[in-house]
Amino acid sequence: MTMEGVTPFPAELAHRYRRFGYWEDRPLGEVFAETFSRHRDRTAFIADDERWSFSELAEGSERLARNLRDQGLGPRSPVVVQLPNCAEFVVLYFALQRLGAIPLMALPGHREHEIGHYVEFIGAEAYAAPSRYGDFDCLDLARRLRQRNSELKLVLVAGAAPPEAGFLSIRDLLEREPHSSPADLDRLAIDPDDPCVFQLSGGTTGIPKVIPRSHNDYLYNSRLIASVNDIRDGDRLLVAAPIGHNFPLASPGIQGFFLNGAAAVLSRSARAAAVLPLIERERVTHLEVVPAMILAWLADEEMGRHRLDSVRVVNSGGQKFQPETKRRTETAFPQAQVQEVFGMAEGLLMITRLDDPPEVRHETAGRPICPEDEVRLVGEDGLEVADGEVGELLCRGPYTLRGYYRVPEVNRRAFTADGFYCSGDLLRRHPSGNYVVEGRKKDLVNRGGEKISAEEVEDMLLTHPKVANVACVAMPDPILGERMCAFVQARGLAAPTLEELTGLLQDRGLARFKHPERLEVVERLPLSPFGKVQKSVLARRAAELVGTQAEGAPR
Ligand code: AMP
Ligand code: DBH
Repeated sequence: MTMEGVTPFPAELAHRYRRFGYWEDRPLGEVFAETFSRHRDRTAFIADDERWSFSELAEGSERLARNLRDQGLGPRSPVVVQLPNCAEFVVLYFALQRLGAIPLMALPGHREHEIGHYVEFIGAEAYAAPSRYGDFDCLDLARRLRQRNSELKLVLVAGAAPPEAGFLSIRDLLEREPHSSPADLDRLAIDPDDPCVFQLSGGTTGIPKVIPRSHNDYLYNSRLIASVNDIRDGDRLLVAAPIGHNFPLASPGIQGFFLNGAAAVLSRSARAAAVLPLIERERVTHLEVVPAMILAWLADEEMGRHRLDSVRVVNSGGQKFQPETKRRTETAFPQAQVQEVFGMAEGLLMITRLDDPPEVRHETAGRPICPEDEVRLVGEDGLEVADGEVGELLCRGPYTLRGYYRVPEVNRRAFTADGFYCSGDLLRRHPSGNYVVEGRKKDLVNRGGEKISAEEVEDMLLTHPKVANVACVAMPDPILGERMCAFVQARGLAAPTLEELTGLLQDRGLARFKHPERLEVVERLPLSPFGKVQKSVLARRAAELVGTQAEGAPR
């Protein structure tokens, strides 16, 4: 039975994907348990100077799963996971897979506004977090969430847990002798068409959207992209972006590397001073980066101080990566090729191929990984544009979602009648057959690969007593690609300051990366004849404003 709130694939397409062997009809946890035992003695991952072999990962995740079974988790149990790049993330993720539980991949930067919403929206039974992120106390938040949400029984802590009912340390659970047996786990009925994970969409609406990815589609996603990523025995992937995100988790990410018996090297920080020594020490072969990360490294004096010739592949995704920067990256990593990934938590993956001619590899965002990925570029009229023209990317295929979780009214707009996902991205087909990203239709600010829904921030700012109206738009930034600028029409005479506005966002518990970084107070916002705020006018004005400043990141 399809889970409530999940849009199933239509029977004839599901049949097709099975017939082609794309869908294996096995739960992810079972496939990985088998994979781990096949590669027993190899290193699975390195985190905070700890080394875990595949057999340690197999035993740890199995024992953790049995202990979590004792605590009442099982198939379809929703769990909000907000862990940093640490060993607990990896072992917990595979333990939850063994149980058929469904982790929702929250980011370390999320705060009460986001976490509170996710816990309530999916009816989370557990929340996994470290005790704190900087000055943000996750355990305090967990206490408040437990008062508001009766389903939230468990708080799984990376680090020491407070001696309170319901709070458990993940490390303690790795040591504890469980009551549930391995056979109890084997008996769990896990439907491979169920979601194995809830990913998050960058989203364009105020509500952060939840993406159900099934065992069948998510395993295929990782296997297939790994097959074009040149993963060899002994290879090592550096994970410096937030590990729960679709890119480092599954595209190919740790899933794709583990499936090939290759290892991951986790870094809690993405800064050059942390990452470059790690690449050198662990002889990392693959990187997965957003352009902002590489740009910061290239500008860092650490860059010249390390041997980086172990790196063969630099996967860049999340945001457009300029050809010139790709060339600079290939100079800085003398043995590496930049391989761009155009990906989305919703599914579809495009990637340049390592044997594409260099100019194609540098100038395009690649092409889909599966022959059954159906891609259409359409104009405003919904009809396909002529070859070579720019159109909105619509897509459908064996690992692309058919609907966001529990939002039927959003789904009616985000999907066509025949089930294509309307991405809002504007692409053009390159003569090589690859695609070039030309822009986007959706109202998002892409801050170094982190997507910010303008509407979510505007809705909050509108509650400020000094704000009559507000429009948030992207302003270009040399490092992050974009930052957010808020254009505000003041209510009354006293205009708000940027600090007052970000103070409100902080109080409302909005993640800090979503705070606008520049404020422009205007007499009135430009309106279209229809009365809609003309964001394109504001975006041009924001670009002019930063253009008149000295080069460098505005702050
Ligand atoms: P999300 O829905 O949050 O997973 O974000 C996916 C979006 O990120 C895509 O729809 C694109 O807008 C953007 N994106 C991802 N990779 C690239 C890339 N290589 N170049 C340009 N934009 C990208
Ligand atoms: O931006 C993304 O969401 C993204 C980028 C590259 C992604 O989900 C992916 C690769 O898998």
